[in-house]
Amino acid sequence: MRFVRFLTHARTTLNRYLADGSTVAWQAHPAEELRKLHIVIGNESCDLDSAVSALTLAFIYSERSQEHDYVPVLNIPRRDYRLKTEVGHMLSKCGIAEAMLLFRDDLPNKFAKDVNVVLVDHHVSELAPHVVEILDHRPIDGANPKYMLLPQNCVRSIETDIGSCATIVGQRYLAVEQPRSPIVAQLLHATIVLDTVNFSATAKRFSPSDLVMVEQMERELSEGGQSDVGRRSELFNELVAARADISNLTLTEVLRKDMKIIQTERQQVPIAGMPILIRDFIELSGAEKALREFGIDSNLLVMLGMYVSPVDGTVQRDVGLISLAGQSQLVECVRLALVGCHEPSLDLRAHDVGSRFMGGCYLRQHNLRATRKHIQPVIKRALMEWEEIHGFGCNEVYFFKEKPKLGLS
Ligand SMILES: [Mn+2]
Repeated sequence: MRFVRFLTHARTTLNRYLADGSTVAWQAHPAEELRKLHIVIGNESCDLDSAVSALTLAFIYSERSQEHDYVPVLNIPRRDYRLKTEVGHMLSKCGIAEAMLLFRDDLPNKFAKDVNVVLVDHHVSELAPHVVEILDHRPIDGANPKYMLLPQNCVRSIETDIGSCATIVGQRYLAVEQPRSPIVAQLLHATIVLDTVNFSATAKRFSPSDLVMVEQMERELSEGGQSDVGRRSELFNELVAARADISNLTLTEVLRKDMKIIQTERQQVPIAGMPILIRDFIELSGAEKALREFGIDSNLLVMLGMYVSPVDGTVQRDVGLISLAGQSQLVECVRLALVGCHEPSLDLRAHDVGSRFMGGCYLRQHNLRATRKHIQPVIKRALMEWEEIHGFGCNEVYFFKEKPKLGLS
């Protein structure tokens, strides 16, 4: 129960660093104060990997370095926690209620200089200048300006072939004998099973390290008397069902459920990951209203659908692109980039029954192994190329129009 107790104390720990409990500023600390606050935070999708990695790593570190404070934070506003259905399911199964958790909006807007940040499951962050350590498994976004803001001496464990950040946290956990917690083992185990698609040979989302880690967690759990740990596929199905359970959500919430933003110099493009096919989503009554609400601030909406059959576990994926501003050329530009993508090829083809819903473009993705991680950089590149061609100001457009004439003279 040490782990649960740690979580319930996290808010008190955090409040010690806040001036009068204010959410605006950190307390000024005397310079000789050696005790430092470390915020351990996952990525903005707050999937099970991000949430579990942050919660467990903060606990492990706080037990090992008692001279400092470690506070886990889920990188979403509290109101969005209900969207993360598999996270809610797994945590409440382990006796962790929402009230025990800290969210992004529990943090002050401005970080004091001496607050340290540990990033898990991502490495590009607004908090870059504060980062002392990174545990991640996604491809390095080295060109990102926020990546370049990371301090030179921050410790980077970025292992791109690993299926789950929870595996890297598990390695830290097992490296030293203390602490041991059945809940930590259970959470890491479940996360790896889910992230690796239960070690599916077709999905190929795991490395040998993920498998070794899951086996080690199972050994630890069975020594602790939990006999049902071997039933990975039951656990996997349970988590997939929890993640896809959108029965209590509005359609706008479904769109926000697993959303990431691609940020370029001039555009913010949301990518909504959904637990149903986009082709099915757009058939639902109220879909158009929800899309307009969701995409109110952006030119382009990208939707990635993934449907896992509850019967046999087969996966289907599709992609939808809509421009609410009616920029069909931008949609076409991104479509061409996705269709032309070769590493990996997404193998995008038309749906059996086509749709021009809201003037958008909808394609089946036949390469089931390609995920948002692969798709996101392709879209970002397309947006940046688009901006290079179309994004300049009026004078430059004028100049461009005149240029052929100059060429003729
Ligand atoms: Mn992850």
